[in-house]
Amino acid sequence: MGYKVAVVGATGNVGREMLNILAERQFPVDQIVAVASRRSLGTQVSFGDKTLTTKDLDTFDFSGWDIALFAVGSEATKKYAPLAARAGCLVIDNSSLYRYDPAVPLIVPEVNPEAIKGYAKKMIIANPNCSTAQMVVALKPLHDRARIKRVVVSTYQSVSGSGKDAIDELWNQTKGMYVPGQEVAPSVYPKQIAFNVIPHIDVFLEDGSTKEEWKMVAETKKIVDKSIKVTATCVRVPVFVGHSEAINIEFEEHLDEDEARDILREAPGVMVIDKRESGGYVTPVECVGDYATFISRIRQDSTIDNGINLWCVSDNLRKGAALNAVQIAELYGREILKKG
Ligand code: 2RA
Repeated sequence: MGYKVAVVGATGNVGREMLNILAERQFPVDQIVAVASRRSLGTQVSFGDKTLTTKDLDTFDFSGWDIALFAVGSEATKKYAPLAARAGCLVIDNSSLYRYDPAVPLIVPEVNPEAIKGYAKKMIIANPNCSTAQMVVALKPLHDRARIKRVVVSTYQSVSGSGKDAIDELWNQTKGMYVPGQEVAPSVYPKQIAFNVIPHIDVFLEDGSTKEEWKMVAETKKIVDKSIKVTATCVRVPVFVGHSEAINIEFEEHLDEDEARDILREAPGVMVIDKRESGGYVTPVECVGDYATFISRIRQDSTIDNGINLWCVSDNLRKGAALNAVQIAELYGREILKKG
């Protein structure tokens, strides 16, 4: 006995990864359907060794379907997620639309699985922003041991977070730097991304921060603990896949680096690779395709009483989006539907 699962936005980077991960993890499906916008109608996508032909979201009937993994923009989510929910199909939404709605659980299964209890309020569960998901997997076990007061995080976010056009722009701009006359002007980003970094992700807010930085603050508070102070600087870097983060953590109680490392080694979803030698740490190219949140460079911050610094890397299309959504579906199946 399995589930009837729809992947909505199946032709995008995240939608395709959702299908890959559902197959990799042998998620118990009785039936699976790839759904996409009319312009992608008929596109074929892979589900393990099977090929699915996308159906039209505009006419798709969610009645009788158990779970719909949504990987479309907020506009399409706003139009179609309520239809699915009203048809009794649980929506797990990767857009930011419902993340801050108090009636909608925002879940990272390694961190706040108990939040699944709130699913029935709207039959919608929100997936966090990619840069938040990997960070809270590391923060939660440390917070449980020594209570976090404040987090200062700088992110180094890959272009796949902006979608397929951004991946193409980085590739073509980089090639254009070597092939005379093939220069590629910035279009997805306001400035050149090849061999450059851009300290701006999403829109600017009144206080000078960006919405991406605001998301990390708001979502960490909702998922882990609203008392934690977070300040973030989110930067786009010329990397195709894999977000990296330099995280400084101040605790209420003392926590030494060895104990922090031992805690993280045992933490769900975390892989510690931390040797104080050349190459003894993880870089984004090494995380691609993996499920783990990798942690390196764990060390005391001696400038404050109870401080730890660490380096956090994860595949933003997986733990940052598709994997977390599938893990929420697994949690829903185990805890609520209890079949399969
Ligand atoms: C980004 N976190 O990296 C945002 C959305 N995926 O662009």
